[in-house]
Amino acid sequence: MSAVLDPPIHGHDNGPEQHPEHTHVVNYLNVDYSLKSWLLTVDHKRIGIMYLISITLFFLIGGAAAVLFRVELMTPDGEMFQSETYNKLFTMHGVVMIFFFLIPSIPAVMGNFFVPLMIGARDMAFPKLNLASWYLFMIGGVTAVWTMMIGGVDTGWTFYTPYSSTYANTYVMATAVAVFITGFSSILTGLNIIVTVHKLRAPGLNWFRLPLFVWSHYAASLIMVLGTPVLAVTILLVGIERGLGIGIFDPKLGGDPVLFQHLFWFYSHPAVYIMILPAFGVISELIAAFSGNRVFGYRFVAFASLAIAMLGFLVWGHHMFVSGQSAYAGMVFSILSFMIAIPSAIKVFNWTATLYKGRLLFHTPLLYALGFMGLFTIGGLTGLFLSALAVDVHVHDTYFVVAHFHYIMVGGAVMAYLGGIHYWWPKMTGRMYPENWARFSAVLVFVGFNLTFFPQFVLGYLGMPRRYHIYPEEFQMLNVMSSAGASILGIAYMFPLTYLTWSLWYGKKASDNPWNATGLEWQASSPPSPHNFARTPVVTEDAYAYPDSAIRGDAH
Ligand code: HEM
Ligand SMILES: [Cu+2]
Repeated sequence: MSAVLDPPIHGHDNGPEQHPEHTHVVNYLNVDYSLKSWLLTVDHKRIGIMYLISITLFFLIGGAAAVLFRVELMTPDGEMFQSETYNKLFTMHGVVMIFFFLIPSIPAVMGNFFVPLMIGARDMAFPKLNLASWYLFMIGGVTAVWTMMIGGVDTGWTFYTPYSSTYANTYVMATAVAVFITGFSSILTGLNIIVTVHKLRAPGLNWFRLPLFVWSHYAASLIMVLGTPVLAVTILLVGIERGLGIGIFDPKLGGDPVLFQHLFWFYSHPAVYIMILPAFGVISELIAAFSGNRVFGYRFVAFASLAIAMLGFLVWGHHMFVSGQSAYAGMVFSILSFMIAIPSAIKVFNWTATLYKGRLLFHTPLLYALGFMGLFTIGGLTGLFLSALAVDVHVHDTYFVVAHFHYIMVGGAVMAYLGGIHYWWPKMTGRMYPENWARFSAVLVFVGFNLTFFPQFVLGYLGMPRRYHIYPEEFQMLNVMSSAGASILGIAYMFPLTYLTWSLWYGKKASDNPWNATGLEWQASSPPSPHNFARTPVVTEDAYAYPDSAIRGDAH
C-alpha cells in the first residue's frame, strides 16, 4: 500500500456504489449501456476506451497497406502495382501509422485512462475538452482514410515540397487538412495532461512521488503543446502556396524548398519523442511491477524525460545532412544528436539495474518490456550511426533508415503499448487475459519483428533505397526474408486482438490488484467506478514502495 484512505466525501456519487435493482457494483462500463452515453461521455476512462477502439481500426488499415506492399517487394520486377499505386500505399501506411496510430496510442489511450487514476484524481482537468479531442481526432482520421480511398496521396508521410506543393495531382491538401485537424487533438490532449498533473494530484503526492509513467506523459505533453503548432503552420503555408500561388517553398515564386524541411522536422523529430517518451513511462511501470523494485535512480529517470523533451527540439537538422545545409550546421546537429543518447541510455541502464536487483516474474508484460529494451537499444544505437554526419551520407534514404526507425517505433513504442495493454487490461476491463496465449504471442511478435526489420539494415547498408518498388535481383533474398517476417508479425498481432476480445466475456474475473503492484490505480476497483475512487486517497509513500519480500498476487 502506498497510500491510506480518507473518510468518504459526502454526496450521492461517492462511496461504494450499488445499482438499485441488480445489486451489482456500478463501474464506468456498466453505468449506462447506451451509445449516446458513450458518444457524449466526459469520463476520461470511457474516452480512453474510445481511443483504444479507434486507433485499433487505424492500425488495421495501416497494417493492411504494409502487407500489400511487402507482398509486392517479394519480387524485384514490381509486377503487382504501378509505381503510383505503390507510392500511395506507403504514403497511406506512413500517414495512418504515425498520425493516427502511434502519436495517440499511449498518451490518448493509457494516458487518458491512467494519469487521473495514478494521481488520485476523479477525471482530467478539462473533461469536455478531452471529449472534443477525440472528435477532432476522428474527424481527421476519417478524412485522411477517405481521401486515400477516393484517390490517395503519393508524397510520402513527410509531405516534402515540391511533391506536395507543385507536382502532386492527388488529394494532398485534403490529407494535409486531416493531419492539421488531428494536430489540434494532440495539442488539447497535451494541455489537458499538463494541467491535470499540476492541479489534480492527491494530497501528499508531490512531484518526486509521481509514477514515472506520469513524468513521461508530462514531458511528452510539453512537446505536443510546443511542437504541434509548428506542424500546423507548415501545413497552412503549403495550403497558401498551393491555393493562392504565394511563393513560400517554390523557388520559381521566390520560395525555398529546404525551408519546408526545416519546419517539418522541427516538429517531426520531437514528435518521435511524443511516441517514445510515453513508452518509456510504460516500461518503467512494468519493470518496477515485475521485479518488485523501485526503479533504480528514480530521479535520473524522471529528469531524463525532461532532458529528452528539450534536446529533441535541437536536433531536427540530422534529417537534412544531405539537403545542402552548411557543413557547420551539419556538424552541430551531429553533435547535438549524439547528446540525446545520454538521457536515453540512462533510462536503459537504470531499468537494467532495477531488473538486476529484482525477483523477476516472467509474465507477458515483462516479456514485452524485455523485448522493448533489446529492440529500442538496437534502434537507438543505429540512430547514432545515422547521427554521424559522414555515415548518414552513405545510408541516407536507404532501408537502413527504415530499419532504424522501425526498431524505435515498432520495436520500441508498439512493444511498450502491447506490454501496457496486458498489464492494465484487468484494471480496464475487470477480466484477466489468458497468460499462455499471451506469452506465446509476445514471443511470436518478437520473432516476426526481427525477421521483418533486421534484413533491412543489411539491405540499406548494401545500398537499397527506400520507397522503390523495383530493385536489382541481388536484393531479393533479403526482401523475401523481410516479407516472410512481416507475415509472421501480421499474424502475431492478430492473436492479442482475438484473445483480448475473447477475455471480455470468458476471461477470469480480475481482482482489484492482480499483480500486487503499488500505484493508486490499483487501489480503484477493477473496472473502476465512474468517479475512480470512493474516497480521495492520501499518499504517504514514494512510488514503487515494494515490500522487501513482496507477497505476490492472485495472478501468480
Ligand atoms: C537515440 C536517439 C536517436 C537518434 C540519434 C536518431 C537519429 C536519426 C537520424 C540521424 C535520422 C536521419 C537519417 C536519414 O535521414 O538518413 C533518423 C531518422 C529517423 N528517425 Fe531517428 N534517431 C533517434 C531516435 C529516434 C526515435 C526515438 C524515433 C521514433 C520514435 C526515431 C524515428 C526516426 C524516423 C521516423 C526517421 C526517418 C526520417 C525519414 O523519413 O527520413 N528516431 N534518426
Ligand atoms: Cu530526428
